[in-house]
Amino acid sequence: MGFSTLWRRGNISGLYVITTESPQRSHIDIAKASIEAGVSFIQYRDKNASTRKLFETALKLREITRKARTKLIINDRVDIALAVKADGVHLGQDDMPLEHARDILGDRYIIGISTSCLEEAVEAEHGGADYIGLGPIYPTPSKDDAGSPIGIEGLMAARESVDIPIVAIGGLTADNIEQVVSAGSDGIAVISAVASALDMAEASRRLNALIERAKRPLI
Ligand code: TZP
Ligand code: MG
Repeated sequence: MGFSTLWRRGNISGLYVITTESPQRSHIDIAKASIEAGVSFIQYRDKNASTRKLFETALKLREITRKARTKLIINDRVDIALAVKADGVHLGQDDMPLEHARDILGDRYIIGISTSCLEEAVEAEHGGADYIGLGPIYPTPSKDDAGSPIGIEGLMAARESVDIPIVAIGGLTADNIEQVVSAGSDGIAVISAVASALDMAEASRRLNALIERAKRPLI
């Protein structure tokens, strides 16, 4: 494993906010509020936009994340990640295979893989993923086809089996993230806990503080 791989992986932790558009809030609104609160990662995720719209929004997100030193990850689309010089891409089990994405993106881009069971987690690690998204941990209101929750037990089993960073996802809120961090998750990915909050910046700050608290060693 080269220096750049170790560097990328060593930095994958903390609050990871995934954007989603609603009539009230744009991807940019969500990103701005999260950045203001000091979030580590923003993932731009839009399953419906045209390629042009994806590109234009990703470019704006690149501008605002670069200024804030927040990492920008693009969901699904290797081409958009390259076009806007994002920090990385997040790929699901039906997206471009990891090996080919790595060929295209090289070593400087972060590649995260969605996984929902131990086999997928181990396969992603062997394939050279920089982190895995793992879940849903709990029932989620934000993804219809998310599958059955794997619970804290599923997370702990994955933690035992893979060394790369784990970003837990699915139904994570201020009420449960401390136990998720304690079970070995490096990152905490949320959609609704930020996007549906009355005050998104305040919600992000609170989640960030809870993650920090859960990470502190007990002495
Ligand atoms: N993948 C697994 S669960 C999920 C995704 C994209 C949705 C997470 O959303 P929420 O609102 O944080 O449960
Ligand atoms: Mg995908």
